[in-house]
Amino acid sequence: MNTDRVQFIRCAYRRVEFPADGRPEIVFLGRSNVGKSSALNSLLHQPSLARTSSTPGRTRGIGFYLIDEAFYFVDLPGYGYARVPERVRRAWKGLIEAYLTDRLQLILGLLIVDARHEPKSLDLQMRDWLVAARIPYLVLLTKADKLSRHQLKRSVERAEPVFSPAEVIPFSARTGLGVKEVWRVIRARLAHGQNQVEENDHVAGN
Ligand SMILES: Nc1nc2c(ncn2[C@@H]2O[C@H](COP(=O)(O)OP(=O)(O)OP(=O)(O)O)[C@@H](O)[C@H]2O)c(=O)[nH]1
Ligand SMILES: [Mg+2]
Repeated sequence: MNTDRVQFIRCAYRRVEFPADGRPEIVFLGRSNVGKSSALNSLLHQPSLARTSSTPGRTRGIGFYLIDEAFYFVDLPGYGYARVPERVRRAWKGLIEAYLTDRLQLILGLLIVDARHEPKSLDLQMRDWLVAARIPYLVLLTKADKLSRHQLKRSVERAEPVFSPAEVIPFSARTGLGVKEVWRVIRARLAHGQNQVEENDHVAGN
């Protein structure tokens, strides 16, 4: 797999704009300004691919990035940013929910959580959506570079029971911590999906 081959496909604002080719998708979700777009960029070693900003609310639509013509990274807008107008917040919520519902090709969620804070109610809400939609996910405890080793250990211990049985991976878009571990899980999920397709082909007698 050549992860240097990345194409920005589109920014979708409505369900009809989501790609319809059925390729597997891996979604980045989390609270506003937590570091979703930065995590996506660091996994692809392309610092300025998805727009990031210290101002919350940078990502407005849903960004679709096609990797090696094989699967998508999907960058969601931040969830729960209070300082945008109610109308916009409702539109984002509707868009995110439209995306997370009935998306059969969604094979993995990367739930981005700030390592510095105890998981908040919005983090738990997103966990519950993923569980309800039966989407396998892992937690990236991001901005780990801002913590000491000891603080980070405590942060992992705090998060693990909250998200269990999902895996919790300390992560930093700044230092690259966790990048290899996250790719290990992504590759395993992609391989799993591939096996399923082959099994189905076999059953169908193809
Ligand atoms: N120190 C540090 N800063 C980070 C890290 N990841 C993101 N940031 C910073 O956090 C801010 C928000 O990052 P984004 O990637 O834009 O966050 P986002 O979740 O995509 O934000 P929205 O799209 O607005 O919801 C930026 O100033 C980033 O530089 C990290 O791992 N370490
Ligand atoms: Mg963003």
